[in-house]
Amino acid sequence: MNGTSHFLGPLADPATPMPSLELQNVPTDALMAALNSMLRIRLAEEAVAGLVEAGEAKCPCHLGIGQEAVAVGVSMILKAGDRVYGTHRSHSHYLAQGGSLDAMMAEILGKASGASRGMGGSMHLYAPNVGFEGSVPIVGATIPIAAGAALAAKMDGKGAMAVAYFGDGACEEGVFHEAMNMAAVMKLPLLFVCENNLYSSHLDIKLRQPADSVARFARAHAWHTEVVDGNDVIAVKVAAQRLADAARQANGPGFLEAVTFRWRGHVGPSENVDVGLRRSAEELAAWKRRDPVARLAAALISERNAPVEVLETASSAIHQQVESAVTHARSALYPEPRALLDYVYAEAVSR
Ligand SMILES: Cc1ncc(C[n+]2csc(CCOP(=O)(O)OP(=O)(O)O)c2C)c(N)n1
Repeated sequence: MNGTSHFLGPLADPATPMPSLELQNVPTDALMAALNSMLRIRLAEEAVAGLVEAGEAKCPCHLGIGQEAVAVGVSMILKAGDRVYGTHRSHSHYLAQGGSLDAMMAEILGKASGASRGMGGSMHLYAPNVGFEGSVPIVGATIPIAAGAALAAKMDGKGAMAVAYFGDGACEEGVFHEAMNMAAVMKLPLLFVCENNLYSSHLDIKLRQPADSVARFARAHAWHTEVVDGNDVIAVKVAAQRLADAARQANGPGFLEAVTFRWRGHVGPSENVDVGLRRSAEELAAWKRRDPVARLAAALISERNAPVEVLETASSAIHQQVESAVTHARSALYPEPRALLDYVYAEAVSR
């Protein structure tokens, strides 16, 4: 949908059934890779939930179970050299880019082999080798950094672009609007991906904003916008591709609003149906019927003759990878206390 409305309508109403996925001309192996990537994220986050419940993970862990299609759909269209920036809820962004499971689990358990050497935890993932340039706890903080990376990409002239993920809560930060203005004026190769899960912490967007669609701010800044079902990995991919093509050709930055819902609470493993002013067990159950993983598996079975047990087969292989990452992380060493200040300042880079 090339949205012009201020309101999300059926996209935000889980009682409205969504159509089956249109697989378009995406090759079956790419669809299977997308299914595996979404499952890898889901099973990894379920394992993280278990680590928090068991008291093994001490850092705050924000889980995005239910939102996997957004990061996977976007990563499907990115290229080597693109730079991706995350949020406080970035396991999916990091893993979809190909970030290491071992390094993620080690980071969450505070081990020296972690993505940030065990000094950051779940909200400080980093894998520049696969284009994931970092996640941070401060809402909106990576938005201007991504705009800077897009400016650098434009100056380098090699066709790369930058991507910033954020939630609907980030539109309430001034820097979001400042970066959008600058990027539009400079026609930066920049893609903003707003995972609109309809909540900021425990507060429903309807109680925070006069309208529930965030893309309206981007249209006001003369950006190209697309508003999609964020639980449809193909819809996300196709819209992201259109926006990225325009942005890379200096036709202006792109704003993708992917409407989705997190199955767990704001932070930690609980479903949080007992907090907030609207989130209810019925609403959560309705959103689970829009499960992005099950929907892709169903489309693969009906449209591409995948075996009916496609999900179970893929899950058991990935489950082993996740278990192995947790086992490695448990037995890894903690950082030395004397290393605490080692990585606070970057080394000067000589050109
Ligand atoms: C600048 C700033 N203000 C407040 C917070 C506290 N905080 C952490 S996450 C969050 C909610 C963010 O909601 P949203 O951007 O919609 O992302 P979601 O959690 O839904 O993925 C808030 C208010 C923060 N980390 N940084």
